[in-house]
Amino acid sequence: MKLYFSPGACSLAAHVALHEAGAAFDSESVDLKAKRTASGADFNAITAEGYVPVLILDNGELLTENVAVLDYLASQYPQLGLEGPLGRTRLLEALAFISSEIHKSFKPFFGGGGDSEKADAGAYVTKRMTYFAERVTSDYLFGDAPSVADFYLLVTMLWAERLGIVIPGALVGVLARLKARPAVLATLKAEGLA
Ligand SMILES: N[C@@H](CCC(=O)N[C@@H](CS)C(=O)NCC(=O)O)C(=O)O
Repeated sequence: MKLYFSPGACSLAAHVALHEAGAAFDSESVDLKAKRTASGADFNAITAEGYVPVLILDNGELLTENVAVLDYLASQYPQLGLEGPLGRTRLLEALAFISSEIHKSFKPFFGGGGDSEKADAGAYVTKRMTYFAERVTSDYLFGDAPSVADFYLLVTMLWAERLGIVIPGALVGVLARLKARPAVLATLKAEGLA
């Protein structure tokens, strides 16, 4: 497998998942502005969307979209998913919520929004994160071990922390626990962020 990532971008979730799983994988960073990979390849020729994450499977197939990439990794490494008859459905429910309600709400911060647009977006992110904060009863979103949903939420909490957006209630502890995990520290180091 090979992961194309950009330091600190949403691809960090899949990068953490690969480290957590102890998977054998290659990775290459991408300059998202120039659309060039670290080895000089045209990123737009690798993926028409021109965004990360991109996961190249061992058979050469290419996966995009955080929800699909993270669902795939949880299917390959069940310790990163949720157990039970509704486990996969609950995981997809959380991933879709993080993608569409939280991740996308950061757009004004990354897309040149004005101050009031950013203030509204920050409040919205906090409100949507509160959905999880009110339901967490263990160390992580769904129990004593983190799932790929925790890693995706981690990325958005790191962004929130950097941008001064309030991280609600119980998620502060989840963030601290995630940041202390060896796989998270190793991933941040691999992305040049630690
Ligand atoms: N719909 C995609 C969006 C991924 C995305 O927003 N990637 C950002 C980094 S967090 C990116 O590569 N942006 C560069 C660009 O769109 O040009 C997904 O959910 O995976």
